[in-house]
Parts: sequence; C-alpha cells; structure tokens
Amino acid sequence: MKMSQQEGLGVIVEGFDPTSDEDVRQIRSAVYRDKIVVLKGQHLDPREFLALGSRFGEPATYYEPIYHHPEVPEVFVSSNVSDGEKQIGVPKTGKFWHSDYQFMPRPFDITFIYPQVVPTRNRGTYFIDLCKAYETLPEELKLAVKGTMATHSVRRYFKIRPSDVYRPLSEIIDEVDAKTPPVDFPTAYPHRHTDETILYISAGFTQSVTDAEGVSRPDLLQALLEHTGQLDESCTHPAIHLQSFEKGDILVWDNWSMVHRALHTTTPEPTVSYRVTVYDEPQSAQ
Ligand code: 7UC
Ligand code: FE
Repeated sequence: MKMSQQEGLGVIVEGFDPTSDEDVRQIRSAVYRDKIVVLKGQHLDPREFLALGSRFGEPATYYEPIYHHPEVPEVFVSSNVSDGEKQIGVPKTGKFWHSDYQFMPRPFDITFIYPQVVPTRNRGTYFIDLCKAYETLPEELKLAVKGTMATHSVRRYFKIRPSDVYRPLSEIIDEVDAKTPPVDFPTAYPHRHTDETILYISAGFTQSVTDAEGVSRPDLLQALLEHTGQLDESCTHPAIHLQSFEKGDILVWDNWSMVHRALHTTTPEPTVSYRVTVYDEPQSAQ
C-alpha cells in the first residue's frame, strides 16, 4: 500500500487491500489524522463495498428507504438516473453544507463514497475542516462559543418522497419533526480520536446556537458560519477544499471533523454514487 499527501488536505492511497488488517488499521488512523482518504483503483460490487466499510465499523442503514440500494439496503444511492418508470436512489443529495446524520442523536463516524457514474464536468465534493475552523477562530469568538449548544435539524433539507404527493405540507413537516426531532450538541465539541475541538455547525442542518442562559444567538451562529467559509456561495473561500474523483476511487472521510457539500453537475449528465456510513464503536459504547 502506498500513501501520498494530497495538496491542501487528505491522502491518496494506492494498492489498498480491504482484506488486510494492517491496511485497514493504517487507513483508519489516516482518516483521523488527514481527514480525507482517497482509495484508488477499487472495483467492488455493492456487497463488496459494504464489506469494505464493515472493516472500519458497524454500518448504518439510512432511515429513509427511498435512498436504499434495492439489493443492499445499507448502501445509500445518490442518482439522477431513472430507467423510465423506476427511480433508484435519490437525485441531488447533499447539495448544501452538512455532515452526515448531524440531525440525528448519533451522527456517523466515517463516510465512504464510491462514485459509480462520474460526470465529465462539475464533479467533486467540497469539504471544510471544522477542527481547523475552531483552531483559527478569533479569541473573542472562542470565548463566545464556550458553553453554547447548537441545535441541528433535517427540516430544511428533508426530501419529499414520491409517496408524499398530494399530502399537506404541514402534515409532512409534523411527521419530520416527530420522527427526527432537533438534536443538540455542544457547539465546540471535543474530537474523540484526536486532541482537536470541532466547531460542530453546518449551514444546512444547524438551526440555532443557544447560550448557557438559554438565549438563542443567531448573530453568533452567523459569525461562526461566516468564519468556517460555509456562507461563501462561490465556494472559493480559502478554507474550502474541492475533492475531485474518478471511477475506481473511494472517498473516505472523518464525518465529525468535516462538513461537505456535493458539487452536482449542472449539465444533464448522468451521475450515480454509492455511500456506506459506519460507527467506529459498538452502539452501546456511545
Ligand atoms: O437527500 C439528502 O440530501 C440527504 C440528506 C438530507 N441527509 C444525508 C445524511 O446522511 O445526513
Ligand atoms: Fe453527505
């Protein structure tokens, strides 16, 4: 196995063998040290892709079945391809700054993305390292963040399902709130595997930041999002890393440290990718 540093952020890995305990150990530590790992030259079917993910932890099946791969439900499918009648997976997923399952009581530890059909233009995923965001916060903002909680919800980005057609919007919103009520995490969150602090907020899922007295601080949330680079709609902020990929690559990242945003093709080109997400510790060890 050969590992080389990527410009800016992350490592590129050639010759990863998912059946090797030593390779898996090295990739796991690279994920937490380098945040993004690109595994080159992987040729796996959905079951083998799931098996690869399982080497790193306990796979989690996405809570909404419309995203499931028809044969392997643990595989989440993002796709704008439909064979006439049947749409497999969901188009245009994750086109906003977020971290996977940030709106759930237990967000995923590691995300694996395996592009299947890669468009010729506008391919890639944007990333921002929230540990670096915390580290570079001006002292007064670090102080202001202390003791605050951030509230996250999927509400703004929940995708209407085919079965929702003709349902009242209010009923769907009530259902989303009942099924996935907002969750709270400390705004400055200690990383479990490194000595870093994560500025755990995203423009897509974070609804509010509340101070120790229970007062909502929209001004603070705005200033923090601004500092991370997530409010730059041109995505040219220096903190933003554009990760490109080609067929055969698997993108692996530390889902606590990184917020990401899909760059979707603006042309009508087909694009399909598979995703596996894992918990790196058993459920009970939370
Ligand atoms: O369709 C999507 O953009 C999915 C998003 C709401 N959630 C992905 C996740 O893993 O949190
Ligand atoms: Fe995502």
